[in-house]
Amino acid sequence: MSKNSPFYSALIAAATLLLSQAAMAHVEKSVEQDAKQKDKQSAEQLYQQHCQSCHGVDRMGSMGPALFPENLSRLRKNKASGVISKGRIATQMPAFEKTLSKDNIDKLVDYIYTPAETVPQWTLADINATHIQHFDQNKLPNTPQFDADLMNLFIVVELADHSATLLNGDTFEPITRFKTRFALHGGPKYSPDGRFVYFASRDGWISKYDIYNMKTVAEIRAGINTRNLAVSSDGKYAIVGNYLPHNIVILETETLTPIKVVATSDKDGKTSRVSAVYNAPPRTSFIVALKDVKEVWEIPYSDAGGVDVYKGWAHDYRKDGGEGKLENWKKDEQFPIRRITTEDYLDDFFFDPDYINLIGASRDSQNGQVINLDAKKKVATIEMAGMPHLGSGITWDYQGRQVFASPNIKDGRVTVIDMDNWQVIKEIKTEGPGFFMRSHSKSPYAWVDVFFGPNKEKVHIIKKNTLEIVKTIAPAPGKTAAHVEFTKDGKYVLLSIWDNDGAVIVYDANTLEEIKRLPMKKPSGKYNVYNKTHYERGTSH
Ligand code: DHE
Repeated sequence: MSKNSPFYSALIAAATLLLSQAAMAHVEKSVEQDAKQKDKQSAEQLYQQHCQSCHGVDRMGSMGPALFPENLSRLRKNKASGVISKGRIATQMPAFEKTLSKDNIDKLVDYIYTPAETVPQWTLADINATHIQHFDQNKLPNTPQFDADLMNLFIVVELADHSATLLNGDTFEPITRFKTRFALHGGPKYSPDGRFVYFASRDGWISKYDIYNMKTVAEIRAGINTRNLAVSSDGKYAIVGNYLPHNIVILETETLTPIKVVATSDKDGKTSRVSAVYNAPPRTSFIVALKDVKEVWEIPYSDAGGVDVYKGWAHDYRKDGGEGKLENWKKDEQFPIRRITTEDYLDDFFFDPDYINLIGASRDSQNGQVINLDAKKKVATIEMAGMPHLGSGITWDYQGRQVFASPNIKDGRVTVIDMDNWQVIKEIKTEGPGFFMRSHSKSPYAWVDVFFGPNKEKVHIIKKNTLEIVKTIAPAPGKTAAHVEFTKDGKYVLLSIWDNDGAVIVYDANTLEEIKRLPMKKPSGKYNVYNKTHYERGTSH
């Protein structure tokens, strides 16, 4: 073909057009990629600047939860943007609407819903690699190195400088103060004899402290982002529930060596964060509440591997079919899982004193569900307005029946429920939403804080036999007053002034007069050895 032919010119023109279109497309694509990359970078920068200090490096969780799509499955994107703008009730999550533009909030939402490039792993080998055995407990004296009533000791967790105080519950004098891991959360758990106490930090560290010898004896990082831990009644096992990875880890308590790691997924394989784990003493089992699937698990630990414990379950296994078939039931399996299907998610829950019924509620529901753990089914619905904080609920006897009372983290009320018929018998109006509630079987009073809002400095004292508030105190004006714990005999009450420059205030539990003020650094929970190891009705378990 001649270069001068009109066909040749047309061909060149067409080729040039095609090439320039391709070049344009390429340029457009790379501009788009650049923009995406830039957006990603700026979202990452935004994350590092505003979120990382609480939600951890690489979104792995720290004070706040891990932020990956897998951990946000119950939160729609528009709701997530609302949480960033307005903050989240009952958590430390602040509102960012005055700090961040709508555009930046959208970028952050996209960022946290972007899957991680490499899925964060925390395998058994990773866990084992963190194990630290500071001391062999068998080479330390099995007698206390101080003089005190060992059942009337308190551990006070001080959040401001990540420490804890061991307090004498008779003299109210500190015995020692020691460093803890960063950001402990939830109640520490005691061994049945009270010699050891186990702590869980939000970033997964489990520490074992020898109270008699005042030493941390062992530590292990059981998860990346942990909820809480529970210790079996025989003291042999601890269970840890995690948000990240989605699993539970069972440890033997002498050295904190892991025995079993179980991925928390439902029958269809959908994985879930763990809401919380509990010990159920009369059942000699652990209870595991799952957050993203509608299941609760029961895991027996007594004589783990033995047949007796599981005898009563044969019926369940037969009835369940599938993986629950009796022939699939390995009698020698250690820590088998008994699944209980629920009608709703469980974010917060409470057990009756016999551990037959679990009272659970999802954060979005107006109702609580009562689930009979033996029958494996819901037996009642409780109408509960606002957002009851069931985990802080307590029980007592009122006019010949057993009642359950729960503070409410959204409304100023305490809901009192008759545990025979699960009817609400009274809503006690308070001066704002509360977080923690406590009493003692020997005390006529129940104490509830007003944790949120302008009245956070106040604490109400409710007479248990009239269900009336008889006194409201504000012991440190302007500072949050929250979380009480009683002494072993119920004669004194310890209340936290939840501030960096805070205190634990001791009250006479009958006259309600202040006895003593001990300076402490943001004391959060305090835990009496007797009340905790005896599952005293007025305290959380
Ligand atoms: Fe807690 C216990 C869940 C926020 C202080 N908290 C618990 C328990 C659960 C729980 C499941 C019972 C575990 C146990 O004791 O073994 N807490 C949650 C949440 O889901 C929530 C609302 C959001 C979150 O951030 O995880 C939440 N909790 C907080 C706080 O912001 C508090 C006030 C400060 C902090 O430490 O982070 C807080 N939670 C506590 C305390 C206990 C607790 C002091 C132990 C109470 C007790 O007396 O036993």
